[in-house]
Amino acid sequence: MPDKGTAPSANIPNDLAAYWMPFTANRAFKRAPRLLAGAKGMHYFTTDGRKLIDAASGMWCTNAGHGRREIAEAIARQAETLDYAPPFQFGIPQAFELANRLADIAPKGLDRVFFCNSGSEAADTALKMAIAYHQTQGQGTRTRLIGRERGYHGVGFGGTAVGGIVGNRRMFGTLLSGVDHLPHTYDRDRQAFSKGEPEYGAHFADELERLVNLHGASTIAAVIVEPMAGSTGVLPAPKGYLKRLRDITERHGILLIFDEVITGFGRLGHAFAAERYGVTPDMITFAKGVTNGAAPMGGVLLRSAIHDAFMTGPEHMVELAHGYTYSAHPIACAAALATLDIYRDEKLFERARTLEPVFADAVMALKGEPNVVDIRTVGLTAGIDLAPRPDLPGKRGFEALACAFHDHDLMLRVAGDTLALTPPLIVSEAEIGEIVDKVGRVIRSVA
Ligand code: PXG
Repeated sequence: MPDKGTAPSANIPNDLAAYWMPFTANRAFKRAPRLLAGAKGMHYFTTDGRKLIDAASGMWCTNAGHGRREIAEAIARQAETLDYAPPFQFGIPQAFELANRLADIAPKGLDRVFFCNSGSEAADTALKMAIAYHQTQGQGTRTRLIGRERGYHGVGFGGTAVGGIVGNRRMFGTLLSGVDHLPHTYDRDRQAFSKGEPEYGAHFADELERLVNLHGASTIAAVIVEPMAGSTGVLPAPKGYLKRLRDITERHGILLIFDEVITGFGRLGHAFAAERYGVTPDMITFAKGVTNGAAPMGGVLLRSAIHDAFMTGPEHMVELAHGYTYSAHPIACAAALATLDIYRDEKLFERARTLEPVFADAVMALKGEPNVVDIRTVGLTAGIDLAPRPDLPGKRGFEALACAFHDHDLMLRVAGDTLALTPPLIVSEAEIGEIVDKVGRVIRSVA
């Protein structure tokens, strides 16, 4: 592993104007860029040769740590052997193998897989499937989609519409019609400084009954929620909440979709969070950790009964008019297969489970640092809420991100004024200590 001073070299651009960066404060970035040149294990290397500890798994992606040789070799081999194959009307063995491998680790009953390239595409795919499924059942009136306040399901029109982060919605017009939202599950007064699932809040699921009464069950196709809301700043599901959602959806013939783009692949100590909660949804969306971030891939796991409902009509006909040029891309399949081998061989999901209490205790020790108004932990993830600067929401969080990078050799994620810690599952106890120590210094720096 390269150390300080021996980091990979990179050509540093002298003009940053052309690239419009996604979900980035472009002007602030271009005044003080945060440029990355390499990564290995728990670390990133900057273009100026510094070594950063990664407390964010990149962006919730690299659960097995960076620069995994097995994945890189699988990608290289695949690119040389079969660079691209059309996924419509043709197939590659790796796609079938990967679908089987994913079905094997998914909750029992979710044994069909549809591939796409991102979490956003996975959300839109699942929502379209839900509406189409009801149509196959002669229930074409079931078109309404229910999301949740503070939810994030990517940036497609469907995902944006069911999403509940106001800043992501307000510039994009009316989005989809026929969408409604459950309330979010956070109540600081009753939940502050909870480790794991808060005791309070299962009843927030009952709001679904209210929406059913308001709209009529026969108009509702699906409910989509993240088992732990990540992007909004780490909100673990209250105890019993997901079970209640399952009961209500089942009772009313509504499909339940878990968006596991973040919670899949070990983040909460299991292959999927559904397993942690003993609740089996009708569909699970996944992305990110499926390839350890090394190639773009997303997908939907679903019950065979939903899949089978489409397998009617003349056999020469396409059953579902949906898919992407890069669905089950050979390089992504190769990366995913190598990634699943690592997760299995290194028992990384179990490792996350074992480390969870150590991580929770370490992060909770930040209670009492300046402006810390709540800390939430679940699996190998934590959210730390900082009080906003007066009249400048998000400013303290942004300063923390920049100061962590420039002054403390630390990469973290922020959502508004919430710091999110979500390290690779290979993190050691000593590295957890190092991360928490650095986060403490960052918090004091932005006090
Ligand atoms: N669903 C969930 C639950 C996600 O977290 C997406 C869908 C969209 O995935 P794609 O691959 O289309 O980006 C996500 C993405 C953050 C952060 O800082 C989180 C995400 C993306 C960017 C930043 O928390 N999650």
